[in-house]
Amino acid sequence: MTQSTPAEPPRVRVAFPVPAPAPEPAGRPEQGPEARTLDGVALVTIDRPAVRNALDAATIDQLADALEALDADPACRCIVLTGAGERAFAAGADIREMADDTAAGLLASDPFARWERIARVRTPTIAAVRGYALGGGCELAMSCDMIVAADDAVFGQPEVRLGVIPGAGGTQRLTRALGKAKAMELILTGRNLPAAEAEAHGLVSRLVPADQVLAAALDLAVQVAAMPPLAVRAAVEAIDAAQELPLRDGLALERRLFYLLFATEDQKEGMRAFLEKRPARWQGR
Ligand code: CO8
Repeated sequence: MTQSTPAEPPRVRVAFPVPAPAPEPAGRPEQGPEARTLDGVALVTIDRPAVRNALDAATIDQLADALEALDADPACRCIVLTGAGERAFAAGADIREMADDTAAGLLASDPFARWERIARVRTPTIAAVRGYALGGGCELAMSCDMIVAADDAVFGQPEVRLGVIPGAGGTQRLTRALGKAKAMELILTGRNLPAAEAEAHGLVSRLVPADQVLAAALDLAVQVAAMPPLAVRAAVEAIDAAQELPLRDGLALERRLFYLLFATEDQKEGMRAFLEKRPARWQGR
């Protein structure tokens, strides 16, 4: 008789919709727990805390699958990405898995291709970073649209200490975020960047006490999810283009997107609602 091996636990957990936090005891009127969710917000958690959420190939595959599925769901308006446990967002690529790779093997299998699937997600993404975001973990956080950092967060690209360089965007995204001088110093020495310094250099959107990082990221996600989704996606596209295009081309793209939004019902509704002094009701079309 053959015995089936137990299925491995998933490396990535998805909650959509996200249950709302319990109301304050003296707060809002009581509702059934099933009634309250954070509208349009998904929470994706990398769940390998024993290895500081190290990103092996299976984890990245599962992450890309989860993010693509949420991206295809029009009900999902904003995604928060975090790491399980209190020690790390993600401590980088899985060094155990990577140690015996060969150049020929990497060229043939192109493992970074799966990382590109994550960067292509168009739904706004927010990294909620607690603890270490190193190497591929820092690159993953930077490929999100925003980073909310705990005051115990530590960012860094320590790959040089392993005899390599960042390979999933670190040399490009860190340089664009911090400028050449700081990126050179960090990548050439592998020095970690504490949260306060990361905020001072513009890497993170918000810096909050460690135990509030997830709540703060979800709060930010609720605010984004409440905005008209076509305008939000257009804004993300235009801001991302600022990282890649010469100013003239970026301005031209912005102008075309601006004009295009006048083809949406949400533009009509948004401006009419302002003039009628009432809240807008977004349709996403
Ligand atoms: N890969 C594999 N295992 C890891 C990793 C990692 N990146 N990080 C931590 N672990 C494991 C440790 O081996 C240890 O396992 P065990 O309990 O079996 O010994 C466990 O996690 C706990 O680690 P520590 O005891 O070291 O925990 P600490 O809290 O003391 O320290 C640190 C946490 C500072 C994060 C430390 O573990 C560390 O320095 N980790 C390595 C960080 C690093 O160098 N990251 C860069 C990796 S290279 C990279 O990311 C290239 C990106 C390109 C993508 C490649 C795609 C194929």
